[in-house]
Amino acid sequence: GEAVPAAQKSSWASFLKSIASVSGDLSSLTAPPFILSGISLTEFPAYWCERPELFSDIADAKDEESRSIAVLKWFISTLKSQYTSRNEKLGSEKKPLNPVLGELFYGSWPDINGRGQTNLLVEQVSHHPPITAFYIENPSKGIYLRGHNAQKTSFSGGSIIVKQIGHAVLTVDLPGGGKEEFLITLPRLRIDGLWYGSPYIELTETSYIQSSTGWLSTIEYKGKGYFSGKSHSFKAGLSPPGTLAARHTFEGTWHQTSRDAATGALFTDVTGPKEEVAVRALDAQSEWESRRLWRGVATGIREGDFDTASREKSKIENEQRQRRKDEAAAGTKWELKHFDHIDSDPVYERLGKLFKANPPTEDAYVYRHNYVLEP
Ligand code: 0T9
Repeated sequence: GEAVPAAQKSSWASFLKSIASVSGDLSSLTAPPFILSGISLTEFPAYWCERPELFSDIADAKDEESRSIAVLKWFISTLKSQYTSRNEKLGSEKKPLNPVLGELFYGSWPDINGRGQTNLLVEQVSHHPPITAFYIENPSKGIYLRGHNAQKTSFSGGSIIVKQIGHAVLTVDLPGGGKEEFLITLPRLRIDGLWYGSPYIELTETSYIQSSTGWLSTIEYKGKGYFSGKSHSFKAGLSPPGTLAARHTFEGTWHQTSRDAATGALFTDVTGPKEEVAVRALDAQSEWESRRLWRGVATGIREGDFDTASREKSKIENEQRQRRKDEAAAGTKWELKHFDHIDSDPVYERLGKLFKANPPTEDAYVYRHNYVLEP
């Protein structure tokens, strides 16, 4: 393929072969340098909030129906960041850095125009398989998002098929007291364009947003050659409690615009700028914070100095191996810093029942509220 540098063609070919044979977890496969990103997966939860005003708008909705519409609008508007931003920034989808156990990422989006400050906290809660837990809050608006994600990968028809494991729960404090909860399931994805060395993501199948009020969004994803023939297409139906008949239908492309199918009114528009998360200066960060931890590797990748990148990466990995050995020898185990693991999430079970979520139960990571998120 054209995107593969001549000197890396054979290593790309053998990487593709190893992808085809190793199923489950691709994170530890060694890939050729041109496809490495220098960005750790612990940074990815920031994609949930790169349009902070859509997150805070959820608090201003007047009733259950409009709250579910606001949540759907925010959710659809996160997809461009989540699934196409590496293509925009780096030229194609790239292999993220595989976070170490205990890796942290903190950030925030400032309070502008009364939208309130939004804070982000991420912890890598498992290394093998990789599992990332996150907590995002806009306390002045009473909006909180928690979740975790992992992936199961397989190879089919020349593409990588990624099943996302995990879910998110959005909690909204209501003006009159009480709260409303939303269970958000994660879409499946397919990574195409591998053969040419220019991978990109297409979303497939269906994901759901189930409100505790009963309102349900069912979001179907299609690529080129389906509904509209356009890549990154979706169609979302929002149905009231007790029925699957949609009261509203929205359709369009999740990386551009979408409309209300009945009225033609604009629904989402992500063609304008987004706001990247603000993080503290590297020197003010702890050794466990992602950008500080991977600084040497990221610089090596960015500057094309892959010897330095791989030397720095080995340093981190050896240090981790030693830590695990020491723990085994001492009979201790790594303690998570910000989250408690629970085997079954009561919110997932309760809300998942309403739309027959599969699986019927999932584990979760509960934030300990033990960090003072700063501006
Ligand atoms: C949660 C997101 C997730 C993480 C990434 C599959 C993937 C790791 C998981 C699902 C975020 O909310 C959204 C976006 C992109 C997903 C990544 C894309 C990707 O390629 C990687 C996998 C593990 C690879 O690195 C495969 C090899 C690579 C050479 C293909 C580009």
